[in-house]
Amino acid sequence: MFKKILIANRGEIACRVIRTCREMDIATVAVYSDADCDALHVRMADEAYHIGPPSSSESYLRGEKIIAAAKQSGAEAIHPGYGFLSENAHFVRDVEAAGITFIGPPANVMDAMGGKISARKIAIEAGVPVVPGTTEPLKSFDDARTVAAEMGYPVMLKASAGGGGKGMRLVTDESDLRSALETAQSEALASFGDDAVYIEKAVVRPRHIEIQVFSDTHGNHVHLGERECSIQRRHQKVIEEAPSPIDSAELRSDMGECAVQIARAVNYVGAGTIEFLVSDVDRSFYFLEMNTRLQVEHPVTELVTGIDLVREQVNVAAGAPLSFAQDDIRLHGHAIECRIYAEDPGANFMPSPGRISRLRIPQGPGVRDDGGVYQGSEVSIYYDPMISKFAVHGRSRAEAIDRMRRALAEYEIEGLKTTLPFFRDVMRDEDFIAGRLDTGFISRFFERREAQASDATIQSPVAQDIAIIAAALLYASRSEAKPATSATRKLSPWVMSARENGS
Ligand code: MV4
Repeated sequence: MFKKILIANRGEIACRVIRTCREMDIATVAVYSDADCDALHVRMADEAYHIGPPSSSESYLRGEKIIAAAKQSGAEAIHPGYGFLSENAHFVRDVEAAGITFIGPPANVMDAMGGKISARKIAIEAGVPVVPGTTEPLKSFDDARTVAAEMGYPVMLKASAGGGGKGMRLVTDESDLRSALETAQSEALASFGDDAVYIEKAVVRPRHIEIQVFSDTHGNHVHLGERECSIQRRHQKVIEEAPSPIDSAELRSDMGECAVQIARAVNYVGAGTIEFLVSDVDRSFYFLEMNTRLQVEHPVTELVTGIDLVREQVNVAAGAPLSFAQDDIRLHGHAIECRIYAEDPGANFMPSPGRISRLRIPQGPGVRDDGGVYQGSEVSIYYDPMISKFAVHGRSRAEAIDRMRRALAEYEIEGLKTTLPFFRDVMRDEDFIAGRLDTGFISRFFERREAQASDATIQSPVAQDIAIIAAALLYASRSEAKPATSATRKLSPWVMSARENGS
């Protein structure tokens, strides 16, 4: 087993990996930019190496600096976390060439699954359903028009080199096809240096459900069930759960088998995720893409399987066989994760960087907080503004929702705007509670709330301001006014006495 591992990442995922290394008695090496001198991952690691200025392109994306730190520290392996260099096949080759183990799949597997057209071909060959469409780049507008006419609109144009929604265009009508194709191709060329674009039939209001797979170097391939990830905005997941509210053993085993077939077809190694679109109409599912890394939302799988995915990654990288077989995997209860971002949900989720002046993390039964910050630390403008991944576990989905509601009420973050109020509202939302989830959930959620607001007596933002001012004047005019909450909410004697003492 490795004695020392370098974590080529920052924030919560670096802290997450350090924790497992500590449990395995493996020493840890952090890397950090100028913006992260005081970051939590640097404080948690056994040693830390400075790798450059704040900008990612000059620090966390600089493979050669990270490899130099690994060599200097004597680390035998590098864990890439997610994002940054985690799916960069060049980096994997450089790491291996330096005699260091990359904790993840081999470079050729990354290459095979990195291109979406190539991944589609592999899935088809493995006998897995893919969304109807082409398996070659579109050669011309006429080519695109013929294929689109055959399968019918709406269609999706996608960049082969893209992923996570980048370089994607929905086309609902032939009259929009030419300009959509041109923009998709030039966007793909500008973003990825590759203008290959292909076409797929668009699945209407799909669910996004993914399967966690795990493989070792001995030819064992298993799946660990699914995660429901339909609640997204700007192609970023914000709430994930395991299992999916669909909770169908048949769908799980069908999708799981397909995912394992793909893993086997590419001789996969380590933790991977196979994404599917699922149609609620007939529960048909289609392979979308594969992510060749540990994902942000892996804790919900850990909570329902009891398996530490990072420990398993480290074991597999060290050459050990998987510590479990498919038949050993049992799913227990239900887990829900909310990604707490330093963003303003009232302003279209605009980033809200700043210092965390106060932090209270929920405790008690069934909660897990994977954070990367502490009270007094800074959320900078340079990186993803995620503060923490907050997850709960319950025996049933209903219990998990009750628990999440309770815990979110305990969560206090001051000094910047966060997505906490948004999650508190979602946990009381009728569609969420019913499990009616698809990729349009967030836009419908905000539409519903706007409709509710205009149903109420207060109609316009100006009227709202006037009402607030009027309420404040009335409150100030009452000499013995109590906080409004004491009249409307039942508070404990403990809270009441604190309120009366003026705290
Ligand atoms: C689709 C689709 C409908 N039909 N492909 C978005 C991210 C990328 N991974 C693929 N995406 C989609 N591909 C076909 N053929 C709808 C989406 C999609 C989506 C998927 C998952 C989660 C949120 C989404 C939001 C908009 C569109």
